[in-house]
Amino acid sequence: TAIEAEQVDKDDVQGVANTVVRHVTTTLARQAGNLDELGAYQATALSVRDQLLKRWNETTSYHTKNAPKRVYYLSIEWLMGRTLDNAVLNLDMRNTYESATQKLGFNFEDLLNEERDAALGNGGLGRLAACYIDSMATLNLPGWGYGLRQLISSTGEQLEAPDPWLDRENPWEIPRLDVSYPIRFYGRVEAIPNSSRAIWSGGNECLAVAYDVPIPGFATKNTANLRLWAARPIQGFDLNSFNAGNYEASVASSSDAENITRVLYPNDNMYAGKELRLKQQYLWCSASLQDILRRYQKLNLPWDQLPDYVVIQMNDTHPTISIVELMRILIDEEEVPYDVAWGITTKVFAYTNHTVLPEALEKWPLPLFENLLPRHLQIIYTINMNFLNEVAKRFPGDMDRIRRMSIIEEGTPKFVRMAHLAIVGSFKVNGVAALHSQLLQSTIFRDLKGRDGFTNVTNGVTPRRWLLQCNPRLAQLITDTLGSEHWLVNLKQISQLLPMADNAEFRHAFREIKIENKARLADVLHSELGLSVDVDSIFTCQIKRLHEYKRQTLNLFGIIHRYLRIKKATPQERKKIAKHTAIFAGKAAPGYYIAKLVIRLIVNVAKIVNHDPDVGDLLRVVFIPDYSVSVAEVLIPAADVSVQISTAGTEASGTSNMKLGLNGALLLGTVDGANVEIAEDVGEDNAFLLGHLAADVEAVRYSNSYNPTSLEERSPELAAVFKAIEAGTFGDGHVYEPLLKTIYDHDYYLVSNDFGSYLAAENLVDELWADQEEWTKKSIRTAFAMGSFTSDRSVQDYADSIWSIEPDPVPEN
Ligand code: 26Q
Repeated sequence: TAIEAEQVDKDDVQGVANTVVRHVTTTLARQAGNLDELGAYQATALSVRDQLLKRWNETTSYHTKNAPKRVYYLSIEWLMGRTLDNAVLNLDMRNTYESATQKLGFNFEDLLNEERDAALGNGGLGRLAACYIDSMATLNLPGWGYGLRQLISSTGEQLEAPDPWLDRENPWEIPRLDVSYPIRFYGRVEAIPNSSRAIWSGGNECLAVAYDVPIPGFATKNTANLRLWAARPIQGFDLNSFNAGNYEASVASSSDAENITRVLYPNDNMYAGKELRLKQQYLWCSASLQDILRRYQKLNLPWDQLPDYVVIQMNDTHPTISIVELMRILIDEEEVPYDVAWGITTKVFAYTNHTVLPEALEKWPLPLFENLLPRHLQIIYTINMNFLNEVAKRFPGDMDRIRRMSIIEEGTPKFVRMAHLAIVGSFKVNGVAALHSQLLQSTIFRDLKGRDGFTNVTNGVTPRRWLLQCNPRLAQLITDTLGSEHWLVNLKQISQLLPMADNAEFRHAFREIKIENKARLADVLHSELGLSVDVDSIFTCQIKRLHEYKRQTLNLFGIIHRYLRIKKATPQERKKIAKHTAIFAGKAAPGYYIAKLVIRLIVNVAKIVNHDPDVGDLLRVVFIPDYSVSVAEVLIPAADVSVQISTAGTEASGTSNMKLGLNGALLLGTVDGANVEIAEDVGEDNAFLLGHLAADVEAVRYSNSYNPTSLEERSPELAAVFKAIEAGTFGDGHVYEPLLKTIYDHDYYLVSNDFGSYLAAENLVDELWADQEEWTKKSIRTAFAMGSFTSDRSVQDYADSIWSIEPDPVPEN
């Protein structure tokens, strides 16, 4: 037909500038001649959005016509960061937009900095979802993401500023007020005699309304969709109360409903059993399923073909209730017999586990669950009964095993174990790194699934954001040396550059880029924190959520040890000490007392060390507050050392290890999570490994508790560090007592047991730094050995071994 959207050529600078001006005047209702940077950013974003929506529409209608099998990625967290730079890079229009905004009198970089991060997540799990949807779009896989449109990060009881990322108009989301579904909570259940059906009624109802975020693939027309749900009242307000003169009551139900999706729970690797959280999970899952099923129903096919068109990947257990919701819809609403419904459901769902830490496993108090979702609990009972019958058949009389495997945990109260439900209801369960997937099968889920149900998909990160966007000069060097940009969609190709480690000219170019990135970070630290750091020092980076198992303490106590060494050193000895800049960034959950103490100690050590004239330029300690995706994009290209020192067996994968490695930081790490595979690929000569192995942790931990030795015996160096802290060297010694006590006593995470090994590894780092040519060789070998750790490889693994879906590229014209 002749109906065509407005066209702009991707190299047409004037045409693009015109679209920006049009948005200034007609969308923002402002004058083009009198515009600040925020306005210019908004108009530019709206112009880019037009491009994305055109592609989004084409992708949607193409896939509607083709009806391929689709994957739906359910994640309660989406840590997207900023969109503008990523979007213009993926559209191959960065230069055009840079020139167009220049024409209008603006510096493009400044406009990029006007954008707020979309921070709908806490850490690794949320950012992984963001990398995966980028790869799904880039690989032309038909898939959507589903999430929750949280407005602010919850702050617990503390006086912390929530992050009001939506207090400005957000140009990247499209409200779809016409796409909404009713969601029920509480209420009662009536059985229908002689059937497995029931009627769930009463309680409260609200609506889930869709907001769509277009996700452009790199160098393809395909544009995926991230659909976020917001809770709304069923009617705008209660007209009866209004007419009766009760104006407050007339709007109360409205704000009640909206509160459901208001907050992002700030926990990371720590389960919180709050009713509001379960409400969020159910609203998100029920709305997503209703949406998925409505799309399927347009195909007019019988229910038993659903698994040929739909696969749902669950990002951790948070969406597990969707298994039960699909059962409920099929049985109660579609009148599908129970066994048929179960056969369908268990071909649709797959579950990714992200942790073996017991305190992170989701389990809901049964009374709370039953009150909020009474019909779902009934269905869970049936699922569990059938499951345990099978177990009993396989292991007659093994009551202990049945108790261990049950979806319901016995006790007062009882609990619903979401991981067990997720495993029973899924056709595949995967861990996120080789070691982690092995531990799942040999420890926490030992009993739960046959071998063929478990698999591994090692995590990956998108090289578009984590190299092209954050480190444009290194990306350019790679493109120039390889003679093509193809490595950006086939990261394996960078391994062709490994021999360049032996090329002195290349090393020089590579090192210059690192120094420039360090200088850029140094500028930011100076302007934002008033801190001067030496670009010639070793930048060590530990950037991740604060958690005891991640052991920021090991790093921090190492710094104190170094400080004490500097204080004692003779002028002769000082000359041999390598200069360090230790950079920490990350948030602690508001209620996590020990993690907050660690931050406090880092900040106070920084205050003393950074101002001690005896230290000079030998040591700087930096804690960066408000860590975010955008901050990471500045830190990662500037890092010399990637600090990944979790207790072996605790970090499921890690992903900052991949981002830092890709940008040339040498791995200083334990044999844990994806460090294992990274070290294997870069070669152990090019990494600094330390600490006890996962296989030995249990025995050491046992001995720490039951054959306790003094700290002095376990680590005299650490005992000296503790003495300095207790003496008040870094402010009130007694404040840190509860933190130090965890290590004096049981030292569950083996800080004292690994401290000596950590110091030894640091010595090797310092020794290598003295030989800059050798260092750069290893840095090059690290970066170019990271070809496997792209999210393109991970997502392709999922597509091949779990989803069974094919690319469906939108034709170019
Ligand atoms: C659960 C229930 C109630 C409230 C909060 C939560 C909750 C929220 C977030 C539980 C866990 C998380 C986040 C976990 C997480 O980020 N795990 C990390 O996932 C990464 C991606 O796979 C891995 O690389 C990390 O090793 C893992 O720690």
